Amino acid sequence: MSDPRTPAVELRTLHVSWADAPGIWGFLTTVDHKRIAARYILTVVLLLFLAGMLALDMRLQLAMPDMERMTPQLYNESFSLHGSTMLFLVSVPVMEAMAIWLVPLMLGQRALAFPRLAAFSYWLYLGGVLMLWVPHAFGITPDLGWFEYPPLSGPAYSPGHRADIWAQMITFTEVAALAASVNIAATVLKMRSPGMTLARIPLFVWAMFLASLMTIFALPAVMMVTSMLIADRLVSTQFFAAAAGGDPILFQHLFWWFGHPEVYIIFLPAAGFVSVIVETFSRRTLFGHAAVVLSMLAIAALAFGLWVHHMFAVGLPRLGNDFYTAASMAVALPAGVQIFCWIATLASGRPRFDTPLLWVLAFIVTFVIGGLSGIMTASAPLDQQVTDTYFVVAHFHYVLVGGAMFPLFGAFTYWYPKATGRMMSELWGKISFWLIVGGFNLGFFPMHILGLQGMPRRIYTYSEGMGWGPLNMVASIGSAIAVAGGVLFVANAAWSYFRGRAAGPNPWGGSTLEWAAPSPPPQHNFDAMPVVDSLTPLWTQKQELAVMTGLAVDRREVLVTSVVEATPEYRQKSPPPSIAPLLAAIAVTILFVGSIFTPWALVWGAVPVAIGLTLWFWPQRERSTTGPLRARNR
Ligand SMILES: [Cu+2]
Repeated sequence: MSDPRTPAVELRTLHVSWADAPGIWGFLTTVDHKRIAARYILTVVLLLFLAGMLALDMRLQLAMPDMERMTPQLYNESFSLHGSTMLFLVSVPVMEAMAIWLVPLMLGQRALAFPRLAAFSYWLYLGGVLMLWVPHAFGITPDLGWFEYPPLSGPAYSPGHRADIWAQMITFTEVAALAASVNIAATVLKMRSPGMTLARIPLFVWAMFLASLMTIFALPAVMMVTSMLIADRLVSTQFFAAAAGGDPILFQHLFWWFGHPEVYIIFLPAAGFVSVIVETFSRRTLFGHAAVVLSMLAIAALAFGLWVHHMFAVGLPRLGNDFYTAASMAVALPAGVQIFCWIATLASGRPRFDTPLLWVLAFIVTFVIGGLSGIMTASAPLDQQVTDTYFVVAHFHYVLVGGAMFPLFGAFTYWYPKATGRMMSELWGKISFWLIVGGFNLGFFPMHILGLQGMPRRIYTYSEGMGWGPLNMVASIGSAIAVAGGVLFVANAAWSYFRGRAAGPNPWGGSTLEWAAPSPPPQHNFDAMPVVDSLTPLWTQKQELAVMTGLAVDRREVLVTSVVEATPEYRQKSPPPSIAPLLAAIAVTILFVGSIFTPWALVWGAVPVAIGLTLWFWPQRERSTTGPLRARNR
């Protein structure tokens, strides 16, 4: 058979092979990484709004002394829901969502390594969101903080299902996070475009790769701890019951073995955003690229050595506390190296101060403040004084909001034109920037002082005589301004989606491969697979990017490359859309929800899960629309 295919016909065939089914069926079955990521991000935005409203509600209650608009119980529920949502359902998922969207594009690929697994991750994550928020609508809200320490969360002190909902929600949303991390790590290792050696991997991809490895090491600890808690509560094991030989401190060790690294699982991707944005807007390659990669590696390793600083007040052996003090302070060094490299890049480049770069500058300032208060709390003697006060609340909001949310706002603005084909409004972007950054600092800086004055965390009110009233009022006004800025940011994104200026493929002059795809990218991302020979291909490869031909167009095919040199190894079929990930996720959700009511749910719940998985992996017949496949040379 001769080959009648012209380039135009080939392109059309390519579009058809990667297209989703139309309508609702396509919506439910899609495995397109960009559609899945967009869903993740929309869900996160909704949750940010809900958690922000909870925060505002709490700040209203604390604005003046002796307020009585909230009961202590409602206050407990509010901060528990706020914390659990932000740490488990927003921070890590949003970074994974950005990676699911960006990594294949930055690698010059057409899909993730496991497209169906990405769909499964999202549906399972959505199950977790519903599991926490639907009972909330009926007043069954976890009320023991985002960490739920036993014995308070044990069967004796927490009857009912509040703690169960929390524990099972954590266990299985972390399955979703693990699945996403495995997917991202495999994609980075084996699916880079030809020529993208380890030294040419973009910094955000490095950051996500390391964060994924950290996730794979850290999350099983928290899944184990919540499973043990559930077992204590439902089938009377005694893991955390001191009277029966169990140990509640074990809970804290396992929880923080995950909980501290989680800070860096959030911070590393944020640092990746910052590196990319600094590079683009300084219009030079990042100063100390290798040093930044190495310091990210150092952070990833050190992060596992300092969980005990969350337990300084527990009464552990002196030597242990000294060791963890040293480790906690040591982690500031690689963080400092990165900050130095960013500032050096900005100082030696010709920076252009568009909104994404403003976010980065706000990040650097805020993160340094958060780092300094971190050094203070990292010291065991000082921590004895400030632990469980507002000082700690101020510290971790500076680190998490300043260190992760600000870069995220910058990244959102930076990649928005790529995702939608339109620019966000600069004017409204700048107004919302100043409202959020100003309101945030007004809201959280006074909490350092309140903490030093001894105001404890998690109190629903305080008496006039303590003298905490004025600063609390300032904090509440600041938070309200920040929330208003957040609403404006989302309104700007929505308005720009319809009315924004058309962007073109590379509006910021970025250097990495995603800017070589059209905006928004088609389902198959790249018409031809790019080949790179530098770290900043769009800057150094002045003429058109070299491309690799020979991948099939009449079926979903991707190229698998070697781990170190990214030389092409083989072509592989990428799984087509399927309803199975959704069915499997529903089955898993039902299994976990059911397990709250009866341990037998683990037995009968396994049947629908098995059916879902069988459907997922059922071998499919190869179908070819244009005859047998042939290897074609470039
Ligand atoms: Cu920590």
